This record gives sequence, C-alpha cells and structure tokens, in this order.
Amino acid sequence: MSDISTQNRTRTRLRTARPKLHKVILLNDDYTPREFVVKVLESVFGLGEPQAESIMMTAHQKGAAVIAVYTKEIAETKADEAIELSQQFGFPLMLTTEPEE
Ligand code: TYC
Repeated sequence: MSDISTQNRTRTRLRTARPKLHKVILLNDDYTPREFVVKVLESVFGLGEPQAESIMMTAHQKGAAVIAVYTKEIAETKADEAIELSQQFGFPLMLTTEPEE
C-alpha cells in the first residue's frame, strides 16, 4: 500500500497559553489631590483625561475603581510605579491588584 500510514499518529490538543488577567484597582484616600490622581492615571496607565477623571471620581465616590486589566506582572509593576510616584510627591495614594474572576 502506498498510503501514508496514520497508525502511529497521536492526537494532540493545541492549547493556547492564556495568562490570567489581573485588575489594577485605585483606592480612595482623603489626602491625595484629585488633579494629582488624574495625572498619575494619565502618565502611568496612558489614559486620556476624560477617562482618568471618570475613574478618579468613581474611586472618590465609591472608595475604589478598576483602572485596567493586565497580565499579573504588568499589573503589579504599574501599581508599584503609581504608588512610588505618589510617595515621591508625599501623597498616600494606594493601588492594589487582584486576579479577574
Ligand atoms: N478623595 C481625594 C480628595 O478628596 C481625591 C482622591 C480621588 C484620592 C481618588 C484618591 O483614588 C483616589 N482629595
């Protein structure tokens, strides 16, 4: 027989690596100026001013707001950058990260 044998083929399920995404969450406080929070959101997270304002106001009114989702490492790095920037200016701004459901 000239057919190519299929006998020894194994079926391999292709899995696409899909890393779990993590939310970066902005927390409200009583001391950080609103304008500073907006600047941090623009500079660290690349948001435009309207979106930065909207997220800042959500955190201000509700206590917390999701800024964006990233892979774990990027989420943690961005949260750290924002916290460090705020500390350099003497503000207590806090951000956390958590895995998406
Ligand atoms: N609550 C702050 C104020 O009244 C402003 C603020 C908003 C701080 C959002 C943090 O995540 C925050 N100056």
